[in-house]
Amino acid sequence: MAQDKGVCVVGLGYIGFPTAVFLAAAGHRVLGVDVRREVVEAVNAGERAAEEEGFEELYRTALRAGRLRAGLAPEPADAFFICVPTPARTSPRYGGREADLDYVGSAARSLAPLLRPGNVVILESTVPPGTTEDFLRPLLEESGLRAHRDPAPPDDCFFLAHCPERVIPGRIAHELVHNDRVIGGLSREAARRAADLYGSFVAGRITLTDAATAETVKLMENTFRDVNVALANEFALLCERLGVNAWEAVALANRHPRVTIHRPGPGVGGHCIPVDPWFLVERAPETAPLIRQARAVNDAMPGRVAERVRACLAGRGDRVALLGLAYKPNVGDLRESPSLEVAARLRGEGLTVTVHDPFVPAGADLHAVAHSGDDGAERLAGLRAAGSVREAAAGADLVVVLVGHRQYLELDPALLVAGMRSASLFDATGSLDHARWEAAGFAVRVLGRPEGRTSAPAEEGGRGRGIADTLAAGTERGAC
Ligand code: SAJ
Repeated sequence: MAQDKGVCVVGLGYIGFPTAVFLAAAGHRVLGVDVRREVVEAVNAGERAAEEEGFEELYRTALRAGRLRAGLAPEPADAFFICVPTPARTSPRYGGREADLDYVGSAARSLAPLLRPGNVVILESTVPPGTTEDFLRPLLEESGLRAHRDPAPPDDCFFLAHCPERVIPGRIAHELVHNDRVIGGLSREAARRAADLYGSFVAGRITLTDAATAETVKLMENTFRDVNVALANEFALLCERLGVNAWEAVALANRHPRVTIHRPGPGVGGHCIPVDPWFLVERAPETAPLIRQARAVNDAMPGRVAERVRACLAGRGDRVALLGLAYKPNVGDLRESPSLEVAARLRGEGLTVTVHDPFVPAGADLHAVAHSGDDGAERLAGLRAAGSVREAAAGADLVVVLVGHRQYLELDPALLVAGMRSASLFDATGSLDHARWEAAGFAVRVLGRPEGRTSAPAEEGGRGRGIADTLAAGTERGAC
């Protein structure tokens, strides 16, 4: 396929915008569409934030070359990418959550009148298995055209495929190009045509399959991560009871060639990992007990952290400084962040809470930032972000690190001691240099590390001499 297609990308969020930029950089004429006027204006003015290295230059070059523009409504094109959010809402059918496909539905309804024979439509949004076929296809077929199916001749059809995004916030630009892609077509020809488009900017391997498999693959990936983190969190809580340092035990277990345990922490946040497992569960709740249990374990972690915080204070103080509000290190995204839940719980218990995050402006109102109407968010009312760690820690009885932002790992703890009522640290991330904090005079406690365990690392016993040479020699002689 020549790289000068007219492409329309619906949704200019954290996936749609970089996808539009890379398609334009590959030579296509791209219209990015978003219902938010301020987003459209920012993209056209060259003011859309593009923090990742090298990406900003691609964006500006595409704008200058006239290959990228943004608008409020889609226009006829050769190919359409749907990159809109698919949040989860409480399911009326069972006691869990399910996908809210409203945004996918409105995107499809806006595209149907524009479809022409030969058009390619690609859904990138994460969806429950079967959505491309059973939900998206009928909406697009209201155009009067049919989605191509094997073995029908391709004339007078449009081509529909699902290609789930897989990029990790913090490395989006790099991963958009270098990650492998799975493309599921409603027909093999649809998958092939979609692959042609991705081939113009993806360097990773592109594999073709059917739409339901591609939908399932994406959900398996995020569910794997959720279940693995839940296991790590359960190990952390178990280790606290067993008198074992979970961080040391996990690190040593991970030296096994077939073991990779994730990191314990204060919970699982963001708009993907806590949400996507439900898209599998909702299809067969009775067949997914492990996935549901993992969700419950991870959702319980902010409560566990709040319990440890109270134990650290032991009734001797009531002022707590929470460091880190984002859902994970080195990003400024607060969606479904466990930190907000920890803050809400501690305030609900009458503690005085201060908060800081390098990505949240001083004075920002946490209730407004949380964008949530649930009970927890109410308990954030009036809480404002401090302008510095020192300001947050001033007068506190305990500093609690909830996110391992780079700034906190590099922080000099000695600068905090004088201002605090009591030099005490609870590290819920296991990522700080505890010996350094202890040397600065802090009493240090860590999630997954029992009270009283010091930060002494496991001792290296050196390398064994092995018999590798002997074995290799034996293999060469065919002795195996
Ligand atoms: N977390 C832990 N321990 C870990 C890893 C993560 O507690 O060992 C927590 C994080 O702190 C965070 C949450 O899990 O609160 C999710 O963070 P993440 O870095 O695991 O994932 P996301 O949500 O930023 O991005 C994920 C990625 N999926 C996988 O790695 C399988 C990304 O590739 C997907 O594209 C993205 O979801 C998405 O959009 O679906």
